[in-house]
Amino acid sequence: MTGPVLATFLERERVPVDAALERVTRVEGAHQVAEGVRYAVRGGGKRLRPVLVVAGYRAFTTTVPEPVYDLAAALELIHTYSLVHDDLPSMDDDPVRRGRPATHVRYGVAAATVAAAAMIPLSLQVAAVACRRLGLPPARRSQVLLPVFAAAGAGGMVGGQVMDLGAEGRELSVPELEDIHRRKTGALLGVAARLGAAAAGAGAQALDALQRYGAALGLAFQITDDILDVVGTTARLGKTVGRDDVLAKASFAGIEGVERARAHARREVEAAVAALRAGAIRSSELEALAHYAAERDR
Ligand code: GRG
Repeated sequence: MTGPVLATFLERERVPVDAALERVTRVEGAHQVAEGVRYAVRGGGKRLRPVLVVAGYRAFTTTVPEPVYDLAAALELIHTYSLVHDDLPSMDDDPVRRGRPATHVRYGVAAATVAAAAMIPLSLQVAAVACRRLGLPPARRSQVLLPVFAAAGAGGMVGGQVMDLGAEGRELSVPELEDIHRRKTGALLGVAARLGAAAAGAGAQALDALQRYGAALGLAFQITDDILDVVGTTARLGKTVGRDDVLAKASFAGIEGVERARAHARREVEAAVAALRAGAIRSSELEALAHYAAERDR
C-alpha cells in the first residue's frame, strides 16, 4: 500500500471509527462531564490506534462486525483521556490539542480532569460490552482485555508519563529514552493490533508477533513525534511545536539529531515488518501502518 492509497484507507476507516465513538460516548450523568467527553473525543486526531485494532482483526477475518469498531473506540477513549490529562497545567501544560483549544482551556481544569477521569471506566465498559457482543468466551475475553489494561496502567502509559515528567531537565541516554517511550506511547500503540487479532481468535504465536510489531511501531511513532516537534508546524500538527525544548525534555531528535533519529525510526519500522513476517501474518494494512508511523507529517 503506497502513500495515497494509505491516506484513502485511513480516511475510509475513520468513518466507522468516528461513528463508534459517537455511539459509545452518549454518556449519562452530569451534562458538563458528557460535554467534556464529547469535546475531547470529537477533536479529530489521526485515529491510528483504532485503525490498528481494525487492521489487526481483519488480518484474521474477512468481515468486521460493528462491535470490533466499539473495541477500537475503547482504545481511542484511553488515548483521548491520556491526552486531556497530559495537556493539563500540572502536566505538559499545553493549551492546544488537535488544532483547537485543549479541553481544560475550553471547559476549565476541573471539568477537563473530571471528563477525562470519566473516560477511564467508560473505556473499560465499552470494551467489555464489545467483547460480549462479539460472543467471545470468558477465557478469550481475558486474553483480549488484560493486555490493554496493563498497557494503560502503571507498568505502561501511566508509568511512562511519570518517568517522562521526572526526567524533565535531565540528560538521558537513548536506551533510557526508549524505556520511557516504550511505556508512555509504545504500550498503547503496541497493544492495538494485538487487541483486534485477539478478538478475531488469532493464536498465541501470532499475538506474540503482533506485540513485537506494535512495540516497534510505537517506538517509530514516538521518534517521529520528536522529529516533528522540531521540523513540523503547529498548523499541520494541531499541537504546539517546540514543546520538548520549552519543557527541557530529552528527545530522540535532540540526542541523536534529526537525520539519525529518522534512520532510527526506519529501523524500528523494519523491525515491525519483520515481526509480521516472523509471525506469518500477511496484512498489507498492518505493513503500511508501520511505514506510516515513521513517514507521517502530522
Ligand atoms: C492521569 C489516569 C491518568 C492517565 C494519564 C497523561 C498520561 C497518564 C499519559 C500521557 C501519555 C501520552 C500523552 C502520550 C503521548 C503519546 C503521543 C505521541 C500522543 C500523540 O498521539 P497522536 O499523534 O495523537 O496519535 P492524535 O491527536 O492524532 O490522536
